[in-house]
Amino acid sequence: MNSKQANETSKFLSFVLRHEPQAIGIELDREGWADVDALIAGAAAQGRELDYAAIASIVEGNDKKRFALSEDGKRIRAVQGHSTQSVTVTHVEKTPPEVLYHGTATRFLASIQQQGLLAGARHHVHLSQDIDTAVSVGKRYGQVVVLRVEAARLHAQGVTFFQADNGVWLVNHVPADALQVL
Ligand code: HQG
Repeated sequence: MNSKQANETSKFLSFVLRHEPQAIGIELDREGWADVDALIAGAAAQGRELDYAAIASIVEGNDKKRFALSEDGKRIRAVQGHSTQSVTVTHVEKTPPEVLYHGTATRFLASIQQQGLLAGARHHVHLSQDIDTAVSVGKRYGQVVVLRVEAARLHAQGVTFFQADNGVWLVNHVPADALQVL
């Protein structure tokens, strides 16, 4: 599988494992796990050739470690980023560093400064530990702006932070007064 095919297959896996498992007739359990055989069969029914080797290489080689296989290799899940309501992944609660970052587009800024950061269609607001990641996340939506989040202060005030298996920080909401534009 070349890198273009891997990228395209990774997008397909994100779509069915985070958002629309029903699109290929598979089910996810509460923790987001899907049966690998069912995934392969569901993909095949739509003319998409997928096998264990391809799945394993995407799980292993994915730039953001978006997916995980169970120890026995029979199940696969997305480690974060879900929108489907049938899944509630148990994330590890963790004390955040002093500051975290969120990259977004300038056109969202006025609304964010009023409402704070909202999870939108996903289950959480996504934050990163470094500015570079925030820049690449934000520029997906247009002219990028990076916000600095006073994570340690919010945590001290009782806000719960989680960290997904791939290092992404997750929180339910960031109030506007804990944000500064960089
Ligand atoms: C914005 C990708 C208006 C928010 C990335 C963002 C990330 C508001 C957009 C992961 C708002 C939601 C998540 C408010 C937040 N008013 N806009 N009050 N509050 N927003 O895609 O963080 O490749 O759901 O700033 O790399 O951009 O899929 O979240 O621009 O890690 O693995 O609403 O998705 O990872 O967009 O991206 P998203 P995100 P993957």
